[in-house]
Amino acid sequence: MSKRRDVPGIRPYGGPAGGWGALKATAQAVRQQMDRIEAPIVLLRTNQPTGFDCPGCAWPDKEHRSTFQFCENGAKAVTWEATTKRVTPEFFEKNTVSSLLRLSDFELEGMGRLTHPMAYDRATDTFRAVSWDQAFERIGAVLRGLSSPDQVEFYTSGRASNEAAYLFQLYAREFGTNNFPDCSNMCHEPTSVGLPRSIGIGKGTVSLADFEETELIISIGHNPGTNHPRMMGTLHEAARRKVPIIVFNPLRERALERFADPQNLIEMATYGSTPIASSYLQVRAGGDAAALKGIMKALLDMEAETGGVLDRDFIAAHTEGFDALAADLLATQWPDIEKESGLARADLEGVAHAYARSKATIVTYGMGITQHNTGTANVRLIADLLLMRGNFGKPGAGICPLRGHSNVQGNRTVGITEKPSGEFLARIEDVFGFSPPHAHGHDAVKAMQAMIDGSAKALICLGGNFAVALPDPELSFPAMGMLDLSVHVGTKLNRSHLLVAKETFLLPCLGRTELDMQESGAQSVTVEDSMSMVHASAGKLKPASEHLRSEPAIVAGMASATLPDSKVAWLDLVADYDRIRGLIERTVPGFDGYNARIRVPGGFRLPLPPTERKWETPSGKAVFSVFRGLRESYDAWDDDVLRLVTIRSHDQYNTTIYAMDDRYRGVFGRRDILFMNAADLAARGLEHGDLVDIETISADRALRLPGITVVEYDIARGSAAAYYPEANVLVPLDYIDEDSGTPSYKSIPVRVLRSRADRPEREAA
Ligand SMILES: Nc1nc2c(c(=O)[nH]1)N[C@H]1C(S)=C(S)[C@@H](COP(=O)(O)OP(=O)(O)OC[C@H]3O[C@@H](n4cnc5c(=O)[nH]c(N)nc54)[C@H](O)[C@@H]3O)O[C@H]1N2
Ligand SMILES: Nc1nc2c(c(=O)[nH]1)N[C@H]1C(S)=C(S)[C@@H](COP(=O)(O)OP(=O)(O)OC[C@H]3O[C@@H](n4cnc5c(=O)[nH]c(N)nc54)[C@H](O)[C@@H]3O)O[C@H]1N2
Ligand SMILES: [Mo]
Repeated sequence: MSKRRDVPGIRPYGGPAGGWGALKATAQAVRQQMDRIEAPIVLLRTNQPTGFDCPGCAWPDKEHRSTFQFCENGAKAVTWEATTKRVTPEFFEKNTVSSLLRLSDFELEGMGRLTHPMAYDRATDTFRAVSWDQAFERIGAVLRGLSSPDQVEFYTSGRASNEAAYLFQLYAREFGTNNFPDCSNMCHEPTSVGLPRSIGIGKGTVSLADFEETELIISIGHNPGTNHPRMMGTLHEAARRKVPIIVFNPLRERALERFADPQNLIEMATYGSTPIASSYLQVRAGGDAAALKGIMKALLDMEAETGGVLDRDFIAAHTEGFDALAADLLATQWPDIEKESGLARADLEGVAHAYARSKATIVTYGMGITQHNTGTANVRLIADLLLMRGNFGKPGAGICPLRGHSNVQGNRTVGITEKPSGEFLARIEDVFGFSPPHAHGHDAVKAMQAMIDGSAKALICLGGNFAVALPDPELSFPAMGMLDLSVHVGTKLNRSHLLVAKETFLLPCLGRTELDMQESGAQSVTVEDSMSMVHASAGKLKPASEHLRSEPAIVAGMASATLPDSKVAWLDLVADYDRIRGLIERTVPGFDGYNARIRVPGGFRLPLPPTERKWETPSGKAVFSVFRGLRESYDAWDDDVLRLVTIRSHDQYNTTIYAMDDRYRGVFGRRDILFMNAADLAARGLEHGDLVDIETISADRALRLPGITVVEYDIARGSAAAYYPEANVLVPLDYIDEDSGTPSYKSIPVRVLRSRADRPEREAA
């Protein structure tokens, strides 16, 4: 490392995560986006009982505590929304869509908040202001003119409130389709599909209180220092209580190594920090199935030698399928486990010993587990590991998927799903008096495939950046342009908005931070966090423009213009969101007393049967899985092939790029890089700082990302990492986990070649 050459923008970061750097970055975000006087007041209201839910992530709030609970990246999310910059009709008049498409995603969103409803005008290649009524009328007319409701895709990004999402699914179902692509299809769908098969519900089972009682935390494939920063407070507390924290991650992520809690005065005053991981196992990307099987195999060996390792009573009373799992583990060989996981047998046995000692274990996981073509199998292996020692339904134990968007879990709960249950549809029919469609609809990848083959004609997006978030822009960007209609409900301009269809509407909405006034007065919305807590969120800021409407109002406006004979009193519902919640209560289980219970600070928890050792599976038992083999479906891995993972930088929120730095990984002012292991560089005759082209190994088409600078990094051998969304050009659209349909964004087989552009420079040097 010491003799490596200087590369512009690459400077190893020596400090802990958090600390003064985080406070400085928070101040900077405020300075760049907001009026300084208002900022501290806004930030203080984030995740407070009377304030709004932080749009940053889905980690729960500490109920009833008055600690100042915003974090650096929460502050970026809030200030990004509360910016004073505006994208007005005058701006659109001066900038054609073709010229805007030449800007980067960072520049596009950086323009500020959308202020007026806009319609695309092909003659001038610009967006023109329209009235809300004109927009709704036209959208309704186009949809009514289609030959089948299934020609429309209704996309949801997980920031939408329960109220907006519920109205959205009602609109689409009364219109007649279950086409609900949503961001969850690219994210935690393996959790939604895998966990019901294992434990009867597709949600995490732990609460914050469990973290206070746990004896061991196993953290697999997530980067909380960046993506769930408020979780760092919880991990920091656990580490200081000497709870072992075992991390599985191919990259060394600073926050999982060392963290200084900005809320801890002594640590801040002394420039101290706390080690987080007690062991850091650099599993190969895609090697988690092998690692989990290794740990479980070691447990079986220990049980055979000494006994007392498995929770036999629990397994007998509460589960089925254990023998088949055990047989598969016995048949799995250590040399294969070591090769696929990239970890030594002794290390995995060490984890098994720590696990066998712990009376209460939590496993946390994120995209490093789900975004693989074994995603659903990976999730189920985690459940298996926990079931072996009865780590469900007791204090301090359980499974903890780190959800993505702040209300993605709530969206699912209130009906955003392409595979609705018969019971839910029956209740909709009962309460509203129309027959919703039963045939399953499209998920995100299928929706895009229908757009590509021309069978989908319209796309209505409740937030998000659909085309940029999905894989394979070479196929998906042109498909946006083939639609008859695209509609985007959003706060800020992004590329999906500009990939215009025959007709395109931009409908600007209020954000979480803003005051939502309707006929009956100021409204609250509700959201569900990663731990199934439902609570209210009320914005207080003056809206970015007087023309904005709330998401529920926009959905209701489209619905009443599309469905003239609707059975739903759309506008009446919007006058008072209690009425929407009343309907949710009548159609979705678990919401009894909804309106009363969200008025209690902290809200309420939805039922989680596994926490009472109740299993809503067909057999009434928790079910062990068998995942045959150890590796992902792409079978031509050889020494020359690297497994590319796509990751988020510290300065981004999904497709939203706040700034160009990734401080903890030592990257400043750029994103055009590939992290590689030193030995993998040497094996290819490459050096830190060389320019390369990345190529996906794909049967049908050449997928390439040229002109990328390689950075030597502490990453598992055979694995490489690049930033999302830029690296999406390398992900084939149909390279998915077959069980869940989730793209394998973290498992792309690639070759790395010296870039043509680099040769002259090197020859000259
Ligand atoms: N600030 C901020 N917060 C966010 C987001 C954001 O973009 N910015 N996004 C939100 C959303 S929608 C989501 S889904 C979450 C995402 O939160 P995370 O799940 O943390 O997402 P990623 O950045 O994709 O990275 C996952 C981690 O997995 C590791 N990893 C990659 N491949 C593997 C593997 O094969 N095995 C293992 N064990 N590890 C692997 C990577 O090194 C990285 O540390 O965060 C949410 N919160
Ligand atoms: N290669 C690769 N691709 C990935 C991933 C990966 O790890 N690697 N991760 C995947 C994951 S986990 C996810 S969740 C998806 C994310 O996919 P999306 O959810 O579609 O994308 P976002 O970038 O979160 O959406 C940003 C846009 O949302 C709009 N917006 C922001 N706030 C609001 C609001 O309050 N209301 C409304 N209506 N709109 C708002 C703004 O216009 C903004 O431009 O991407 C997926 N794509
Ligand atoms: Mo996500």
